[in-house]
Amino acid sequence: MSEFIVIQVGQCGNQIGSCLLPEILQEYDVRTNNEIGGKTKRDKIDLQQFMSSFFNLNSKCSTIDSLSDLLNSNAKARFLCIDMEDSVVARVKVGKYRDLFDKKCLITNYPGSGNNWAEGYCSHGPKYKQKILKAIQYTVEQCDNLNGFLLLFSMGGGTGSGLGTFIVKLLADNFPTIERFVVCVYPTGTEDVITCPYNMAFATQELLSSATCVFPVENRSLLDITLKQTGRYTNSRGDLSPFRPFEDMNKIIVDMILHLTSGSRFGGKMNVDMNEINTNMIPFPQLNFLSSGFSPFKLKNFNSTSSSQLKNELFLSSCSRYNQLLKVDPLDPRYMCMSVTLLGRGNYSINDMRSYIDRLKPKLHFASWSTKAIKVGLCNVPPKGLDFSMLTLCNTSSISNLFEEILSQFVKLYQRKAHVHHYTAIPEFNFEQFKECQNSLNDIVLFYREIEQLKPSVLVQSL
Ligand SMILES: Nc1nc2c(ncn2[C@@H]2O[C@H](COP(=O)(O)OP(=O)(O)OP(=O)(O)O)[C@@H](O)[C@H]2O)c(=O)[nH]1
Ligand SMILES: [Mg+2]
Repeated sequence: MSEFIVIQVGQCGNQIGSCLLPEILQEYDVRTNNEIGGKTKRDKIDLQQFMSSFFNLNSKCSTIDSLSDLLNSNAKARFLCIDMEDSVVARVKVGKYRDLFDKKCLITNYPGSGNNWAEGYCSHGPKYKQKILKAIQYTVEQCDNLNGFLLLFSMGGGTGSGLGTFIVKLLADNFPTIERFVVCVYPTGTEDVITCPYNMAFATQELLSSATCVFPVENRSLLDITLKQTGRYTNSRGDLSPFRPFEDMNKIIVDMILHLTSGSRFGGKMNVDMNEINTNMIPFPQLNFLSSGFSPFKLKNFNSTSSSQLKNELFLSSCSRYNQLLKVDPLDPRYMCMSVTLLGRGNYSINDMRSYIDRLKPKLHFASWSTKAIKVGLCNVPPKGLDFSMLTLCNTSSISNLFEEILSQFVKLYQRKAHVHHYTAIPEFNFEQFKECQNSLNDIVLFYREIEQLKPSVLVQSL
């Protein structure tokens, strides 16, 4: 089985990671509460043979029914928790799963990176480089089939955006052959950080060059989905409550991650490994941001009369703009689609997938050099509590709208040189980096526009 190392950075990254770990245990039918009695297995497959994807297991332990079995066998989760303040990781240290973490892999400081990308990247990065590298090296040495690093962080604060992207670069330099998958949160719609436009811009620039595949999510999309699914978080006038339902929002991200990695974690005739996603979905290294549409969301019960109707509904909604984890519409005719992957979990047949491809093809506007660029994957183990789910990944030029928006927010602050002094106060930060960042975001937007317009032969020459 393919193995992953999860690296969670900053408050948001650690909060998502804290939601991910119990959900992973549920996927493997490991009881995490004190209920007595046998576990209810989803089917006859022994799911625990696949646990090594996220855990270093003790080979002497034969059955793992519960969290206590796991702890008694001295198993460790392959998770690194890194934050430059200690409140979130402190909760991990005293929480129910504390003994699943290797103490070497919990790295904290005080008091944080002050919402400043430069502090995270230029100051904490070099200072903690050796310690972080040692923890990663130690974790890598205990893997047999390492497939990739999975990084989780927010792009809005200082630690996740700064130290998080520093670590992505560190991995690219030290483990160039291992994939670097990044699930990053753009805090659009929940911005509470004034310097967020700078942090998002610097961090985006880094990910465009150092990550293998980026799965961006936007808080405003997660909020919309959460509201629609639960109907909670509004007051009687329908206004959005000031309380941000991060728990539910993070759950959506976690379900997407579990689905995304399912093909690497479980067997299956047509399962897609994460490294195949990279090969099939990224036509040029700098076009490495993918949109993800997912269905169903587990926030509310999903009922349908027959399973073929249900499967059909899941397929349609995973392509719709309302189910994307960021504000893109993969079917919008103004944009160019470079590649698509449809990943089904549950009892899908190859014929089901063929019919989806036939229906999707006329709706998508493919680049002329890749008219057949639809990859399919099937994982026959459904998510816990469901019969089916569908994830649609798309490399679409409409993602350039995200870069344009970041750029415009960046320029608004930068043309007044507002807050610039916080960044230039970091000795290792160079003032020129502002201009470079602006230029490289401009370049990537132009590159997408070029792709929308150029004929393939001209495009090849321009690269
Ligand atoms: N979806 C989601 N967004 C979050 C969560 N926590 C924080 N955010 C958003 O992420 C942005 C800030 O990121 P943080 O992760 O708090 O910052 P940090 O990486 O710890 O960096 P510093 O605190 O500046 O050192 C905020 O604008 C929040 O809206 C979370 O658990 N889930
Ligand atoms: Mg923080």
